[in-house]
Amino acid sequence: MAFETLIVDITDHVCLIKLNRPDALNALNTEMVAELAEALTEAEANEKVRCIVLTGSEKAFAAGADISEMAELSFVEAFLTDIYARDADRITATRKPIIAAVSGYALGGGCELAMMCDFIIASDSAKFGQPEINLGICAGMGGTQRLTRFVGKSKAMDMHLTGRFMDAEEAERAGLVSRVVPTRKLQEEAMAAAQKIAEKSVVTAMAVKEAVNRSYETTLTEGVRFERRMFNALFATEDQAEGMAAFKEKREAQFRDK
Ligand code: DAK
Repeated sequence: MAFETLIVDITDHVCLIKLNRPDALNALNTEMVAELAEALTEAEANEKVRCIVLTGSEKAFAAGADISEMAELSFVEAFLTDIYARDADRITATRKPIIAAVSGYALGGGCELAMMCDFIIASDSAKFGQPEINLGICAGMGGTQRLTRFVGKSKAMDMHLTGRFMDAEEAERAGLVSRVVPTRKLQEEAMAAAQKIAEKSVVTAMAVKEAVNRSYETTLTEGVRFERRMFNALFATEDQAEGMAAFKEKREAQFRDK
């Protein structure tokens, strides 16, 4: 499907999705959020795709939800349409791994979108923030919950209450991003990481994603139990047999997603 607000490209086994509303610093309007949910649904269904990279422009990953679209909303309209919510849920329902490659501004809904991915690789120019308080609103796409889990209560409160931005170095120190790379290397690094993931068994990668995400949703005891069952279950796959045989035979594993 062709998109108005995204550029989608599949190279080898990696689907690169680029947010593309440069005039509005990739502000997320309902069309873009819906298209993103659709693109991810397609990537999920496409057997060729084994990993997804979500990125923006050098200046902005996304500068937040589209303020001009939201400005005139009444409570009843926001409540009845549940603006962005269903498509945001479709984004987090994606089971294949998603890497966010963030350069420039990742603010408000943009920061929340990056946090909805599985991990974030940031360029040294990245700036993260939850400045919704400056608009008289709070975060609406999980920012109060996810940022707190990433960086702890104190820093999350600081970000949400002051609306200040966090640079890439602070974001890495705080655990929000997994690595920081020079801006010119961002796409290359993110694609290389995705390519590495794409070499694994997609069954195992999806199981790993589900198990790690479980740690956000449940108690430690239940999470560990879930992981154990997932571990047991993977012994029913041919890819487990192949992975271990390849190790013993000192060769590269040839996973077949079986
Ligand atoms: N919305 C719409 N347009 C935006 C925008 C945004 N968030 N951010 C930037 N733009 C537009 C600017 O209006 C400008 O357009 P023109 O005037 O040229 O037509 C163009 O992008 C370039 O921006 P600037 O001229 O401002 O560029 P600067 O380099 O001077 O400044 C900036 C860059 C990122 C610091 C600044 O643009 C800025 O502060 N932007 C707003 C950042 C912000 O407040 N973001 C949070 C938005 S609220 C929900 C889910 C999610 C949300 C809510 C509910 N539900 C599921 C219920 C999320 C809410 C938000 O994200």
